[in-house]
Amino acid sequence: MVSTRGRAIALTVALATGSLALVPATASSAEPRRGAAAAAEPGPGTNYATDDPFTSERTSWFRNDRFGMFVHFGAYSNLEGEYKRPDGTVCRNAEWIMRECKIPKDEYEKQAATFNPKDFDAKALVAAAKSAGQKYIVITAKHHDGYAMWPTKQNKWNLRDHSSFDKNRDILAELKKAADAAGIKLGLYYSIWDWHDPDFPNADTFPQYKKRMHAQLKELIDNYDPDLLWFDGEWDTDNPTNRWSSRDGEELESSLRGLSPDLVINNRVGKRQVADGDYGTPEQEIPEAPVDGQLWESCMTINGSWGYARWDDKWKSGTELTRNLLNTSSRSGNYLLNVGPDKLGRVPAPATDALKAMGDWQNHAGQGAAVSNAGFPGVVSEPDWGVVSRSGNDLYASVYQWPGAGKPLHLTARTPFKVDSASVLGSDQKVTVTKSGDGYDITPSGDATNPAATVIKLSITPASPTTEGSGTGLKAEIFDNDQLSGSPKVTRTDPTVNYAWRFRGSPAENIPDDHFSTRWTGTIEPRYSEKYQFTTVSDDTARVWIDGKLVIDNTTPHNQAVDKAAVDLQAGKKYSIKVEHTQQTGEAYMKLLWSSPNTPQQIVPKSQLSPNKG
Ligand code: FHN
Repeated sequence: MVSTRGRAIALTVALATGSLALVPATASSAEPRRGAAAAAEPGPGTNYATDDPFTSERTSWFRNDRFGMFVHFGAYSNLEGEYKRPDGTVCRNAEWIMRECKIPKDEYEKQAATFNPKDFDAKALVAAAKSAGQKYIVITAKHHDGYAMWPTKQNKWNLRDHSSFDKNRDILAELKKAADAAGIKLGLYYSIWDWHDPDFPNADTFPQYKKRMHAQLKELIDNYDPDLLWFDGEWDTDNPTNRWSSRDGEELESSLRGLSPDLVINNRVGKRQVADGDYGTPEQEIPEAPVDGQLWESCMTINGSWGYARWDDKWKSGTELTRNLLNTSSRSGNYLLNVGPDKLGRVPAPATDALKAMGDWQNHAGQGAAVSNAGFPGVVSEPDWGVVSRSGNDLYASVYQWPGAGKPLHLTARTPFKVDSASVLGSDQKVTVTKSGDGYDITPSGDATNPAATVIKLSITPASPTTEGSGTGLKAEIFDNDQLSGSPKVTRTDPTVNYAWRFRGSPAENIPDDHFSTRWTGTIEPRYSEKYQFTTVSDDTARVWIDGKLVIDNTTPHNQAVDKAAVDLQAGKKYSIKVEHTQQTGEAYMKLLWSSPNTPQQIVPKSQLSPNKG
């Protein structure tokens, strides 16, 4: 979209696991990790879309684990949610207490100097996560108050240099060791917004803040080798002013991927747009369905606060939390459930009790199969009596409202499939399945097995896919103008349409990073005979024709936008496809995804695309 061109950023392209990522020149001296290596200067010709987050090996653990533990722990925890003002009144808040209770900076620093989480027990925290079935942990390395929970070299405002804590301890190192030993992935939360750093609010000095931020993130990667970075505080604020921009996000994400190409990064690294990072981050809410164009992870508190608050006793029940987990996995989302350790580093008992209840439910009779390695069922609509998740050819119907004796549970089929068997996990009661109207009636003969959710496992035979195509991609004609006019400057075969050119990239080195356009043509071959949803993520414009029919037509120049269209397709048939994208100035994106009842959302794969000849 139209934007002023910022200063050129000296970046170094790092070739990592066969894909390109970008790192700032300063990082070229960085020891790139895990397969990265320095390469040429980026710019025109760079595609930041390193892979398809829906299918890549890099994100497979995230997509299959489904359930993580969020940990909000910082200098704010030392106040345990209460601040007594000089006039004797008490102000209550959790991790925002410094700002919301208007604690003077020197006073906040003074209380932080007494912070001594001597009872922080990484093994116990990991054990609590494992007891819940949580397979990754994301802990706040630095929240908005700027206080670093590791011995950063960038300032003295951290747990090592500004606390009463044992100076030989490093809680992130302890957590990394315990997580590794338990096979749990480690994520680190990092707030861009910084209330403490004097260079943050000032336009003239913000670059210095950014430099320290990049340096801190390199410390975190070098010291703790996280699997995931969870950014926050990217939104616009005026107190202090947050100058974080999309271009800053592009620079940071590129830098991080150059340092550690396997990292999973959330969308708050940029400006929380659909193609920023690897996944979206709905908060305290669960989307009603899979999110078009992006993976997603819903983060929630286990009571009412992120940070510890001694007065907050709004603990959610095991049933509510288990149903939240099932709702997320049935819509191919992740659930990041938070705990807030107290000032000594201890996780409150009501939290560990609720986590254990969730783990017990999953461990009982294999009910956890409805969560781990499970996702959107596709072949059935979400019922009103519970949710359904799918793993391979098994459907897990998690029933919240158990039917009266002899009454059926109806499932609406979105595409034909056969039910081969049905059983209640944890019960030997008979389950009758009969075809009925637009789907099946499932009639259990006994009672629910537990108050949270009783799981009926249905083994099905879905429509079999045609053999995988042998496609090579689509013919791409690339123009050095934003009108698709004249002769194409570049003609080639693109394996997929999965492009994030952002501000600095473009389709080819001899194509400028603004005012360009591309037309892709060829054929597309579905593997199932069913309704396909085509989804585009584009900036500035996008048009898609299938079988000669214009199905997506968004020609109003726009920032990152999602458009979609439903098309009935026959397996094995090759349909003509044409995709057009134009870019004026600013950021540029063009991604083409599809999904169907039997096809989880993904970038349309090369195998099913064949280029136009000539
Ligand atoms: O302001 C933060 C808040 O303190 C907390 O960290 C949540 C968790 O995702 N994120 C921000 C609010 O959106």
